[in-house]
Amino acid sequence: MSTPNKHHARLFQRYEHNPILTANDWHYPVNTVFNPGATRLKDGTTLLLCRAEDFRGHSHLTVARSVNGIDNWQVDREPTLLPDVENHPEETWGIEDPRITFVPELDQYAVVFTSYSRGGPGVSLAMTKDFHTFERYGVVMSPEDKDAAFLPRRINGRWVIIHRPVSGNVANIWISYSNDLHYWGDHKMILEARRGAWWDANKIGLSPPPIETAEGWLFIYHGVRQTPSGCIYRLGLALMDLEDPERCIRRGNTWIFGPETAYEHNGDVNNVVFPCGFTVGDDGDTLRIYYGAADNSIALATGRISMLLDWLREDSSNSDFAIKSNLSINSAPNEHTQKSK
Ligand code: BMA
Repeated sequence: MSTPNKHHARLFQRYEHNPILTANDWHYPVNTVFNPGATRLKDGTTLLLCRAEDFRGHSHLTVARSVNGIDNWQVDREPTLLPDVENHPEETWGIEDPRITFVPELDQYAVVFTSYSRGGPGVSLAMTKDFHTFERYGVVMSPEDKDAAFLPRRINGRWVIIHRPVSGNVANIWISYSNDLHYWGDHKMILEARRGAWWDANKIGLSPPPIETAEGWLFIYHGVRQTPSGCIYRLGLALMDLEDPERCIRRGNTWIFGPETAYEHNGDVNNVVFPCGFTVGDDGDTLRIYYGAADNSIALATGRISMLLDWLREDSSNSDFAIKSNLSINSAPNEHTQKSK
């Protein structure tokens, strides 16, 4: 395990008994479990919708529940949501990386996941009240697209999905709108990958669903650093306007969480931390992220929303040298990411 740099922000504490779930906790054979969506049910129970990969390499989703959100996980004895290839051919090669959003207006949970079709990974939507039966809406963003999440309320009368289409070697975060959950449009890029040596160069994507705070939508997003020995997945922060999530209020310069422990460094895919879910405690501030570690297990880290917002205020403004070097390499990212209205 590497020693964390004492000068670097430490905003999340890993749970000391990580990982919290592995393939050995499953009641049937799976290769790995990782990248869970998360929510707190009305009775306070934490529910994880875990990605489980079978020995063909295809994924499905299985629920695990815990009263305290930390231990004593009860894993469903059977898969909760399996690919339905007959009715949804876009799920031919599996369903992956669910993000859960409770939508008060509909009194339902929106589950947005990657459906792996023969044409590549796309974004699918399903609604559920109970995580037993799901109403599938099919593909809402065609391939290649993933890392998508639903906002819990309409913005100016329309439903919103944040997602991450890929174009060549570049992947940025986009927003799309719908009146009826079926037809999506008005697509716009809202956060652009940086370039050059940056930790979040070329490829970024939303990690858990946006977190609604008094200051704005807090995005925890991942950056994929490509190196000669493989990719490194790390997390950073951005804050988007509450009533206009197309507008970036501030964006951090440095990553806040990255692979440090053996279970994050070594797995089926080394050097990956990949949260698809978060929960907020009863105090409205304690933030838990549930993340896939090295595509191999599920881990938990805890932080505070207030500290993330404070850090973001500082980190987005005090790294003059960092901002200037970004501009001198390529000014385009800032034109889009710091868009003001
Ligand atoms: C991303 C996603 C994640 C995965 C990560 C690392 O593109 O597909 O599901 O955890 O790669 O392999």
